[in-house]
Amino acid sequence: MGYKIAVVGATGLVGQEMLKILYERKIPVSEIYAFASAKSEGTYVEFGDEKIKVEKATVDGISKADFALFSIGEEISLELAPEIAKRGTIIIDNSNAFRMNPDVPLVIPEINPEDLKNHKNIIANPNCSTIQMLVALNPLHKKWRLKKIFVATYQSVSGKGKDAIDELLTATSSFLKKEDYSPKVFPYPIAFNLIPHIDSFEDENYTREEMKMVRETHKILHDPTIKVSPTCVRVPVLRGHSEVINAEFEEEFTLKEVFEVLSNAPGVKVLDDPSNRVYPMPLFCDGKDEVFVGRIRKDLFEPKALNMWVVSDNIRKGAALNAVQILEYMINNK
Ligand code: 2RA
Repeated sequence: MGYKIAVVGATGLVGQEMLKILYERKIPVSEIYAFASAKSEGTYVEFGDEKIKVEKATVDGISKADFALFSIGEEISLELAPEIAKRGTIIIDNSNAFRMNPDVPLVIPEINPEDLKNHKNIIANPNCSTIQMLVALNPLHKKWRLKKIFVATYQSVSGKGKDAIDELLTATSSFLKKEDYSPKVFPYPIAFNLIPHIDSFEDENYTREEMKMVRETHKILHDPTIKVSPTCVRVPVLRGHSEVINAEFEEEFTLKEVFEVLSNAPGVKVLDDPSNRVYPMPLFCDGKDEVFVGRIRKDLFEPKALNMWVVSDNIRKGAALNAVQILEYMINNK
């Protein structure tokens, strides 16, 4: 038994990773379709050894599939997904379009797969920064209940797509050659710089990216009382987002217990041996599935709080892998 699966946005970084992961994880596929915007129509993408011709994303085309994994941007998701869902295709959407819609489950399979029971053919994949933060925090939350999260992100340029990767490379080389370079993707030069601004500014001077971390945490953990205090920063790293997290819990715990819980947590790998300089870094998480956690310490002043450093491949667990895991869960629990 196989499923007809469409990847919508197949030529993008996340779309190509989705195809790779569908193949790697041996998802039972009877037909695979690749869709993208009109400018990529007729090009080819790879699925294992096969070359798949890219079709223009349309309602009629995508509705041929049993499942459609979308990573084509909010605007096209909003335009196409509702009608495709109405025709019976189950959509797993990686954009921000439906995440806060009460009819749409927002799912991290390691945390809230039971939310998949109630869907109306659209399921949302959370934002990359939320996914890695909650995969690391949820096992601790289940034991000691989260009260407050302070998080600062160090987000790689790949979160903004292929053009952003090119911009970092070109900007770096221009900087070294002392040539002029005007940024096109980012509001300021990204080479040798940090930009504390991801997505647009919202109320109270928080960015939309920061508010995603607040709202998505509440929805996924089903607890709007958890205080989330985020600052999101773009850094000149190609791939892999990193986060400094200070988390405060309702109950006290020992560091030994924290290591035990995290070492047995699904999707988490602890890399923490300071005397041997072992800690997670984005350069070494590229292409890996896990959320890496290190620099785990008790807060110096608050006995119920801890600090940690969390790194993950934003294109894999932060986007494509999480979407494929949702699909896998749905197939296995039909
Ligand atoms: C970023 N969070 O890194 C976005 C991608 N979803 O820009």
